[in-house]
Amino acid sequence: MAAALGLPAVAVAGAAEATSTSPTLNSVIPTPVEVHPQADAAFRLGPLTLVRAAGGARAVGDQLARALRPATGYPLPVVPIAPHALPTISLVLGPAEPLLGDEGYRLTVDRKAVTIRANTPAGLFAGTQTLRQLLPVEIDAVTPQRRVWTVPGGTILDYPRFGYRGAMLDEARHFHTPDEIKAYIDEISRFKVNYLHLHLADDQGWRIQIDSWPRLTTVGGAPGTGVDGVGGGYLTKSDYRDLVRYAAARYVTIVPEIDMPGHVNAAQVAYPELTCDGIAPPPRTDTAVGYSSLCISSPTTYRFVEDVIRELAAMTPGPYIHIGGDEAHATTDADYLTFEQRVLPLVAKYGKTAYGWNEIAKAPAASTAVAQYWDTATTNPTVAAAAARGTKVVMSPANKAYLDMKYDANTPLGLDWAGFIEVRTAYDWDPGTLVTGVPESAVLGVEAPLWSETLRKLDDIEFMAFPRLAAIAELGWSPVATHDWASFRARLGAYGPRWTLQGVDFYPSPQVDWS
Ligand code: NGO
Repeated sequence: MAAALGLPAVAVAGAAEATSTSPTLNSVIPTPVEVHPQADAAFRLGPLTLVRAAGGARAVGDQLARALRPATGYPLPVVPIAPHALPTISLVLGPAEPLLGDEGYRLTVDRKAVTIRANTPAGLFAGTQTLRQLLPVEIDAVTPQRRVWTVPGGTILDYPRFGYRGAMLDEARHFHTPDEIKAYIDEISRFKVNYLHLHLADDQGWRIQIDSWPRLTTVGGAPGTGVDGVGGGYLTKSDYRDLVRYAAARYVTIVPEIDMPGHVNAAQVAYPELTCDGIAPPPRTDTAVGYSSLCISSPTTYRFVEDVIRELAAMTPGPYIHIGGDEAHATTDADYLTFEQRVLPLVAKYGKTAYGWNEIAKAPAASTAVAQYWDTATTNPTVAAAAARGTKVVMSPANKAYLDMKYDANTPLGLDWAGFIEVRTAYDWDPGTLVTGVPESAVLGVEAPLWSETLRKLDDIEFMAFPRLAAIAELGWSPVATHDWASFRARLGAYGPRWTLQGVDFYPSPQVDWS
């Protein structure tokens, strides 16, 4: 082809040494809505390939080129207009197509071009994540690789089943640095996960700067505030804003959580006036839960809560503020209701939608909130009744979606209170039918929480998250009709070398045949 166009031949020296097979159009995780392979239509990426991206598509084009340059060694210039004769990857916004919504895309691959069309930059970004998976696994290497870079021919139509596809990272039990959070954002966005929920305060530590209550971080984020007295640390407002921007560039929205009225021991150590008796409790670095409570009858409590919500809302462009609400065992039922009836509306006062663990469903004010279902039961009348009144639900059943559960009895990290979760257990359920009385129309999406009682470093996070996060991402994105363990298992096995090349420390589950 290149010769016919009078162009220099593509450098393929050493290509025969490449060992992996090229992916097929059907190898993508999460699996797309429609895939139509076309024989003899493969696109070959070469030294003359251009990335065409103009206007609102430019930033996604730049990111794609940056992702493909290291392994290919090709320059891949990003240009607004490309001559027809040159091989081109085109990122095109519009014409508007309602079917694609805010995150969908169409991908067309033929011999001359790869074209991704979408209504929004987020849709283009999703399409480029698909394209990266259609290139040989060596594309994820950080140094130049000698091989032929082909993309299989055909078309893909794709858009998400649910608008909310989340991951959660617990910053409180062990603090994870901004760089570690950024690495996690990179890794989850490969699977079209679009929300990262940060659990920023718990009994052990407080991890986000709040100007009006400075001791929260100087005391609550001090060295030794992690589980077992390890670590400490917190995000400054500038760290947080930088993370929000970094995530947004990958079409990931940050959801901040401050847990209340329970899980507040660290705040009470810093500010004893947040207890009913005014006496500071001892700092806690164990993993017990359910023993602390804000003082429900005290005006100071609501001044504190409002200050925190106001400051969080001011630095959070995303729509949600998560106010916890789980395991308030040291709060009476009546006090819990009093508290939630007052605090859920405070989130709306600052222009955000309230989000909480499913216990908030007890409060009538939760009808305009989002409840995160972490129960292990498939019936929960309180949540079903709330869903009937309008509460939206994010599905995070602890026995399927909790990434901190051990894979099996031999897993060195993690907990097991909700059972072992092997890859198939994480994959084989349906968020749209899991809970009686919570129909798909009430389900906003899915989220995979990763609690960090036992996790200290990025390798620990990666080992627990991958491959299960990919399973939860597929449940959130792919149509239910495509759900198929045999297919997922095969695609996952083929994905393994990508994690290896990226240095992601994934768990090589024996349920999967890894390439
Ligand atoms: C529970 C608990 C957390 C623990 C986690 C460990 C919820 C919502 N509250 O989940 O405090 O860290 O289990 O798996």
